[in-house]
Amino acid sequence: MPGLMCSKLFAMEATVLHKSIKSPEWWRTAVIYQIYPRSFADGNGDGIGDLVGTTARLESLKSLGIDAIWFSPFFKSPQKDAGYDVADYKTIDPLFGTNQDFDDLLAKAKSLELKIIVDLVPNHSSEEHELFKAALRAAPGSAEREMYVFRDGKGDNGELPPNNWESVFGGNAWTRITEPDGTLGQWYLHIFDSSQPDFNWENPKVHALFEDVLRFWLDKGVAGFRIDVAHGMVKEIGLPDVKVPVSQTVGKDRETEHPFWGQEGVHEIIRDWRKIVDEYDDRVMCAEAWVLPLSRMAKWVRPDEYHQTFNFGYLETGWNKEGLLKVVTDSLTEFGKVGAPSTWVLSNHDVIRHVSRYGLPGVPPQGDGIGPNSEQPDEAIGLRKGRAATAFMLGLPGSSYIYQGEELGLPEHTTLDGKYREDPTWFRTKGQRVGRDGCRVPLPWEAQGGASRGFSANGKSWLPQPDSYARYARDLQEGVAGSTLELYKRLIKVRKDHLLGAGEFKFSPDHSSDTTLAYINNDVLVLSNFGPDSVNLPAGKLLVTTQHDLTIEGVLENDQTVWLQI
Ligand code: TEU
Ligand code: CA
Repeated sequence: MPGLMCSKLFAMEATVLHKSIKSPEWWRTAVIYQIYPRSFADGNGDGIGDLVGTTARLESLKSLGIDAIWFSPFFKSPQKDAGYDVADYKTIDPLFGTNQDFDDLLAKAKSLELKIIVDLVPNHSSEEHELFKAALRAAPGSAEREMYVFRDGKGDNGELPPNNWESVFGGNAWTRITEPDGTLGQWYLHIFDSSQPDFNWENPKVHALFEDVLRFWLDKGVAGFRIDVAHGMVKEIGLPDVKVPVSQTVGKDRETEHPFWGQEGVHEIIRDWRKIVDEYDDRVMCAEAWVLPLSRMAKWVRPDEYHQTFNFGYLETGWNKEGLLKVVTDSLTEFGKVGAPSTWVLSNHDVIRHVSRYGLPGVPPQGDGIGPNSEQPDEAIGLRKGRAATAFMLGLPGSSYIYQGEELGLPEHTTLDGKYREDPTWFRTKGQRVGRDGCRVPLPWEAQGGASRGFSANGKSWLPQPDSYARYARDLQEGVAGSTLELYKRLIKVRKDHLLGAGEFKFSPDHSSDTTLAYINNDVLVLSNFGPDSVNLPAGKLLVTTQHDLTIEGVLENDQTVWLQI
């Protein structure tokens, strides 16, 4: 992994990195499950997951032991970026159901004591948002245009984009419009797809728009928000050219300012939102802020800002002893300084599923994906390391995020035919980067459940499942000792029983070696073996092991993790 070259110098110490918390707020310790609505469960047989289908499957999440569910966007949208292009922030897209379906889902979730977090997308809207359509109809310089970022082009006739910014999905970040009178006119900014125009956060009306949206969902009773592109929104005044291409800016170590990531003004917005959220009881906001290093990311979770931020540094570390030692130490230290819990995450809808990442010698850049022509992951090795990595993660203090399907050990779909792809990255790079569809394939619920294995009653599925998903179907794992599903249930239960989310945490040099890493959280010793050989186990009562046969026989095999009560 890049960035870890000097990590050998990182010595392990038995200092307490996290003190135990007596009565933690729920979000400090929560296990939060991400639902990608279009791929979770289809209730009406059109091959796209929806709210009715999801509601019918909620018990399955209760039995997993999670505390809360974060839903990727299900708002009205032309679905050019799978719902991250919102046309109406207060209405459920008919594809997923109705606002009544959401209320029903929320009510059932409440009865099961599951909290619901929704996804807020404030950096941009869809091109089909009424405000953007009004901006296109209005004149340059009008109040309508001021809601977005319109500029005249450069060149003699405005034929060149206003600056050199590139879209995260590839190509130019500016698109030229045809004015209402039919002439070529101004350009609008879109850090993502051209169907996702960026809002103008210099405009107080944009602030008012989102404050209203926050209250709308808070009043409904959601537990909070995951905030999309939480390092975006505000742009440097004057929109200066970038010196570094965007491909080198997402999630990279950047102490320096960048004209469209991590501007100071972002923090003012967050503080305003925090005040609103604090008017309600125990609600929470989690930032999707791809900023590093962790000391910089911690700015997003200062006491009057977000409650949590996704720990992408952790996600990108991989199954790597030195790297995990360093990133866990840094995370607990840096988030601890601002009084925030660390989060832990290994997979989501934007990255290659972690079991598949671990089956490859090197990981493609975030967002590139794996296609039929790429080097293919080793499924068995990846799953083995993936389970061990999850067991390492779920013992850590703080809050953990789980992405739907990882509890089944689902691999990435790495041979998906281009004709099925929907990620704008695929289109904008003309297939050079296959994109993120491979981690978004509908879940297999029942091995004998037809062509989409129980995802949809009639076998339909917006993306086809790979054949291998038959082996991972949930019903084949339910109640089966040693299955990945039962492993996740056990980890989450023991984590709760031993209060690990709020526990006193330290690494344990005494139980670690050149090839193993051990930590102690409350009365639980977690030991992971990264080396090629089995190692002897220390004394202690077996609580969980990732070894399939569930026996330990005094040794821990390679690429396995064990939890012992000491
Ligand atoms: O992602 C924002 C983002 O910057 C990265 O996740 C990444 O650069 C992107 O996935 C491209 O590879 C969020 C959402 O999680 C993602 O699904 C959306 O496409 C994006 O915002 C735009 O709303
Ligand atoms: Ca459906």
